Amino acid sequence: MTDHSALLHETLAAIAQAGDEAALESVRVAALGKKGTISALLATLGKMSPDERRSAGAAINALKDEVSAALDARRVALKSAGLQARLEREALDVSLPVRRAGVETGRIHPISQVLDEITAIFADMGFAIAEGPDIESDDYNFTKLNFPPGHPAREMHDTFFFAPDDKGERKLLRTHTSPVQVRTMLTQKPPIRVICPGRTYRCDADQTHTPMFHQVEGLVIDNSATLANLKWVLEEFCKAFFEVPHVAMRFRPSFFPFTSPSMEVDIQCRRSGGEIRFGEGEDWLEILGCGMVHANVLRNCGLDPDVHQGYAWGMGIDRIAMLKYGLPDLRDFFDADLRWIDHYGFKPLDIPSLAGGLSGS
Ligand code: 2NL
Repeated sequence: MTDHSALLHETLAAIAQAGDEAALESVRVAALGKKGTISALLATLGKMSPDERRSAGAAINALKDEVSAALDARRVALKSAGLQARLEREALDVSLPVRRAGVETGRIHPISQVLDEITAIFADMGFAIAEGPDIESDDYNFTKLNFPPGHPAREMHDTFFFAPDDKGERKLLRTHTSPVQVRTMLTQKPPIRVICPGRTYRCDADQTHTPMFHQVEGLVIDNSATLANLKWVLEEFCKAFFEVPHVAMRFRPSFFPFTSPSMEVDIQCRRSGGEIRFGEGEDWLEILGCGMVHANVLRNCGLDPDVHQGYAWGMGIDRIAMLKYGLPDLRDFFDADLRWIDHYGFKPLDIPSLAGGLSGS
């Protein structure tokens, strides 16, 4: 019996120590296999007297049952530990971003960047952003803006017209963003302070013109709005946009149907060796047109010119984007070439702000 209990303890210890199913199988074979320790004990029964065999047989079978039960229990434990280990090994954390590189490889188009910069500057000065449709009526694009009938800008040559609809109305692709200011005056009460960024269209394509281009116009309607205020707003804008502490500006008399008086504005720059620098030098670069809103425009938009006054300006975005960021050819803007956008584009998370730096560090 002592032999049996030593064998039992030894076998149970081996079972407990088996680290995996293969090791456990070796323990089983060593105990219960054909040449196993317990099988050897069973083989001794044949040589015993019937009495001996009865008591020894019961003891050996009890031993065998206990070892079998321990083997089964250990097998179950090892199986579930194996499964647990595999689950841990093959676990996939679906909460992690799968393609972290995506946001880093995408690029913001220079025009979007410049629009965001301009928006940040004027928002800081208290301007609201107004937007409107690209497809406009002749009335909002021309008539309300004091374009006389037969004005050259109305002609097929400049404007993309749609075929007349059932009512004979001929829609068009807006040639400037001014119809957005018209809509603003028609729906909002002064004081009004808005900028209107967006796409504009003219039937023109050469080295310096694309049929679709971008503009930002601004409008202030306020009884205290004067040319002096307009000048200050534009100077502050230019300093912030070109990121220079001083900039000289030149206001030249000009003509637009929708403003009176009207001016074109140049900013000081230096051109040398194919490069351009702002805020220094003796050269001038025309960047925008502006003026006091024409009395006819106020009247056409439901405002009494004897009560209300205001100023407005408009500038092209594409060219100043080229100048600020040294982009060599306007037509590259719209070629959708990934190599170009990789080189000239902006990082999506470097959002322009006056506090954080307009065009990144
Ligand atoms: C230019 C000149 C300008 C405006 C746009 C405007 C709009 C309304 C009333 C009066 Cl609703 N004016 N816009 C005024 C002056 C100039 O644009 O050279 N743009 C590229």
